[in-house]
Amino acid sequence: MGSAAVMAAGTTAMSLALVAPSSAARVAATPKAAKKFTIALVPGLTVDPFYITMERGAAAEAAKLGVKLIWQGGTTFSPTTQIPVVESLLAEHPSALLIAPTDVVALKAPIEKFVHAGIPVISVDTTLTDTSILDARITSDNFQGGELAAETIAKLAHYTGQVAVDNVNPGISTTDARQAGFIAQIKKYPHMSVAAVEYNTDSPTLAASQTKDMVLKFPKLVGIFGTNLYGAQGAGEAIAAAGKKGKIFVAGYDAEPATVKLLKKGVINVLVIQQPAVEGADAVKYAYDILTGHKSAVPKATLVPNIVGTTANSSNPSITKYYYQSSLASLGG
Ligand code: T6T
Repeated sequence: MGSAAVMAAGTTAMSLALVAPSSAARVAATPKAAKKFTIALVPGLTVDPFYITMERGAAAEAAKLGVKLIWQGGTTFSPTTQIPVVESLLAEHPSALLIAPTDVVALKAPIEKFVHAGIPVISVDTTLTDTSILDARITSDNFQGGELAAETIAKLAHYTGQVAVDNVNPGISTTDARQAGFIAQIKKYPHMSVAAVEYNTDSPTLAASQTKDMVLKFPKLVGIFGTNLYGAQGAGEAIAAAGKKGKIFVAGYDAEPATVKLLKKGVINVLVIQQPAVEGADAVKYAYDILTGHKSAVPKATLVPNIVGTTANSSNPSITKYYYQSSLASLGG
């Protein structure tokens, strides 16, 4: 697992190297012109360490390029809280919009208003079903993360038994892809099946009670997949509370203190760790390239590799360096 993670990190370096020519162009173009650019970053929600870490990467890149970064979003992962933020940002007419849409369809119309106003839009982390209106999109390899979660549980459970998924909400591109990858992989094992899929609306408390219920309802349950940090936390805590550690295996996503603690204890057996700072930095870089006339250098779709955290490697600096941050760069954290 450790070497898989190192390979994944190496792949990142390779994908960054591929965009090196545009970096060179950027250095030449940086001076005064850059000062006038204001790039808005709208996360899925503002209090999630995944997006906070993304802001830190974006802020570092913005400082390097001499552009202003605005960070605005809702405090819950929902179109109801995100759409008003997006609409009020339009009135500020930023030079570019970087956004993690909270729904693959509901955010299309609000984003289209930016497109019609001539503002480039890049999706970062989540995206839309209709990607044609976007200048670029950046995300992790979510389907592969789901496959990896399934593979890990299957191996630990000797390829026999039932598994379940604790997901956020349907209609989120990232977590939908993780679930699809997980289910596709489980289908490859003739003695395994998916007993249930639950939706926790980003509440670890709800994920925990759903997990508790599933443990009681499905006696053949050998594994559970929490598709993001809230689902992973809730599922892991419920498995520990039910005394099922080592009997029901847990695969989760995202490395923040609660999930890392469960990983270290061996309750969570594998954590798929993303690179949100890389995603944020790439998004700012690509927006800058578009704004400075280097659009042809910007890839339409960027897939950032996953890092694999296990109980065995959870204290290794080659892995801990990917753990998420909990304070924003814009707050001086
Ligand atoms: O897993 C991340 C992100 O990739 C996903 O789109 C939503 O949930 C997180 O922010 C973690 O809470």
